Amino acid sequence: MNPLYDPIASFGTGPKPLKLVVAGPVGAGKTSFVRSLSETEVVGTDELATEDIGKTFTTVAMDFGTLVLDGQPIFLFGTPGQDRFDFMWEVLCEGALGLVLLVAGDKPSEFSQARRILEFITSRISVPFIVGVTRQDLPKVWSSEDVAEYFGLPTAQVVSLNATRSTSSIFTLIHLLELVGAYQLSESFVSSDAGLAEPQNGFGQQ
Ligand SMILES: Nc1nc2c(ncn2[C@@H]2O[C@H](COP(=O)(O)OP(=O)(O)OP(=O)(O)O)[C@@H](O)[C@H]2O)c(=O)[nH]1
Ligand SMILES: [Mg+2]
Repeated sequence: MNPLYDPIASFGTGPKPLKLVVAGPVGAGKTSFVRSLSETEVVGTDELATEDIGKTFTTVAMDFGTLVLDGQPIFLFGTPGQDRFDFMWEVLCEGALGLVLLVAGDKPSEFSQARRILEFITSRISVPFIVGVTRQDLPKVWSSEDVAEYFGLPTAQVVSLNATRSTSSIFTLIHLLELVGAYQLSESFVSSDAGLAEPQNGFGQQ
């Protein structure tokens, strides 16, 4: 990464950035979500997994990306999925305006772990959240309605997405912001091409 890059300074004296956090079990799509949305180079901490977690790389500290949505800067923090880094869940959620809890829709065996993560965070920090059900592009995936029933949440609090696609991720983000009352789609946003500048990393574009 460019050592001179400073995403905080790059926002200058404009509106105060909103802090949002993405949590969820290993492989739920947290890093993918941040990468698909960020307009700046993502600060990532993915390393070779030292134990069998079903994939080669895993986040060991955090992901950090930024975007500007309809004039509003957003700082996006992804958490590690593994329990042994649970101290980071609390650290990263400090001061967050909202939380996206991602669950892989084709891995119902991990829903209970997602519930534990949610309880871990919400029992320590009061933060509004939505649940995002990823991997909707794959077969045999749970619907957002079924996941809402599993978590005992209103259907409006659960959305389906493909975390590797920027257009899918941005609507999840907007859903969270609308839910927490921090954002209303402006007419300029609606009439523009999803209102989002293309991510500069070339990742996750439709
Ligand atoms: N098809 C599909 N693949 C996805 C989706 N979300 C994530 N993936 C893939 O799933 C794998 C794991 O995604 P990551 O974003 O690394 O998952 P993570 O939640 O950050 O995982 P940890 O950091 O280990 O906790 C990657 O190969 C992604 O490309 C999705 O919605 N659809
Ligand atoms: Mg990750």
